[in-house]
Amino acid sequence: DNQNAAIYFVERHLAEGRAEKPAFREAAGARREMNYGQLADQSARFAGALARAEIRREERILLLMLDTNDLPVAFWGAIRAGVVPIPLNTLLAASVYDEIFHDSRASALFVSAELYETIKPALSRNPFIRDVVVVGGDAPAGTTSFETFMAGAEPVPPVVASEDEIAFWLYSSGSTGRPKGVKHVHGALRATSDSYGAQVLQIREDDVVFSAAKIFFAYGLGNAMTFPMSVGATTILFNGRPTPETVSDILKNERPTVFCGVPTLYAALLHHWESDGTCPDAPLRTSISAGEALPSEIGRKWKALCGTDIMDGVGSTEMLHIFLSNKPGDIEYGTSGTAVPGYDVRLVDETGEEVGPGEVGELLVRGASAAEGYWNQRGKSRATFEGEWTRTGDKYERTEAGRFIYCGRTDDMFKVSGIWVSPFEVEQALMSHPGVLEAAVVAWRDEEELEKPKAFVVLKGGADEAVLSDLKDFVKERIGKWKYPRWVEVVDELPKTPTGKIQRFKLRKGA
Ligand code: 3SK
Repeated sequence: DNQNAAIYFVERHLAEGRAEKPAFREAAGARREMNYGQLADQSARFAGALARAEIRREERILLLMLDTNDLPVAFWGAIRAGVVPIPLNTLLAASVYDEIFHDSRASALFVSAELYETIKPALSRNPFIRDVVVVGGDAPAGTTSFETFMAGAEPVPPVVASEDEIAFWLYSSGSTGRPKGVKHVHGALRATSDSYGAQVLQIREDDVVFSAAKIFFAYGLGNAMTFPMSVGATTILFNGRPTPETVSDILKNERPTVFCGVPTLYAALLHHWESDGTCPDAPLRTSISAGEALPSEIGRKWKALCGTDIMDGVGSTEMLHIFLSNKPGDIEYGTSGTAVPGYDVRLVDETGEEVGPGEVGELLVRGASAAEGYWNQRGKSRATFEGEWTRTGDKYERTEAGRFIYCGRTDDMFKVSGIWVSPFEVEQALMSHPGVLEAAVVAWRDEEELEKPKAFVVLKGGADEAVLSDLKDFVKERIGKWKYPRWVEVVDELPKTPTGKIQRFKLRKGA
């Protein structure tokens, strides 16, 4: 039978009586609402418009689009047609777009009007993109508006696809290196919603979801599209930057029941709300975090202020969503929890031998949502996808009780006096100090060329001598003498990826 993912996530809702149920609601801009019936109709017409533009099955289209209702229309319309959509990070540098446009050899680009000027130079250098469709604004010369692209297009039925066929790609930039096109199959979407969506998030039809993480990010794609769409729930879409102010307004006005954030945003929200001691009045039943490990202080403070836990988990673009997580009623802050149902995980040393409780090893994961590989990067595919197992590049420790504790990226760990130091553990200790908003720790060579921890901190009240002089002893007392940062530098902000991960490599000496 036909395993085209658009049938399960879009069309099924018509047969199940949800045509009138709101699927997406915009929290800004035109503030449009789109129900499941309209999504089914528009995505079927989008598929027809692709055929009319002679964009064929298995060709790629780039979706450089802000989170508005047009993004699900284009994403599901392409999947319906067997055309491969590639949602792109909207915050990249022009040179990276140039690289991705070439690497993907996509035949069309759908770009939000706000982003057009950034990518214009890359277009003149690209021999593959035949059509440029501008979404949400006027179409400059040589481009077509989204309305014109869609006008008069006939709806077409979903192409017959197996669950193993490539459905979409996402680009993973990692912390360094050339962007990699991660190829995902139709079956992977269902695999993540049946596992994490149904069994950890426990998504329900009456949920209203707001994900501050955007749809171009694998985490946001699950949170804001496939999980709510697996049960006919409603998603709030926001096309702007998630700041404490904008997110507070959305929580207050749109009243989500599920909030999905990243640790940096949770820290900024708590800091913003600390002065009046309350959080906006929203009927939140759960909050989740991923992107990087959640410092335990943030989880505890959130629970105290907002009344719900934050379920912290770990995922990857390669595995499409979260595979290791805390669970409802089973939350221990400072740990990433245990394997999500449907996934197996193991920790191995440099020789591939499994390590025991209390030892640090690289995390490997196995599950049905694993990507098919990277596009045209065979060496990297072979190094990451080892048969059924996917290497994550993250170092973890498993406790006697079977929970996983994040230690850092494989490249970020270092040894002091022969003992592994996890930058993350030192950062957590620093952030539990009341004067510290954010911290990043890297290995730094002393005058004897030996590595020791150095901390870069953002302080809540700006540079404050009293806080600074307290920090080294504070860390020593909490996590052990050899782990304390020998140097502490105050910075205004930490370098981060557009999705909120700290780029420690940028802080290392000579970077
Ligand atoms: O970084 C993560 O934890 C993550 C979670 C879900 C999906 C994708 C990613 C990268």
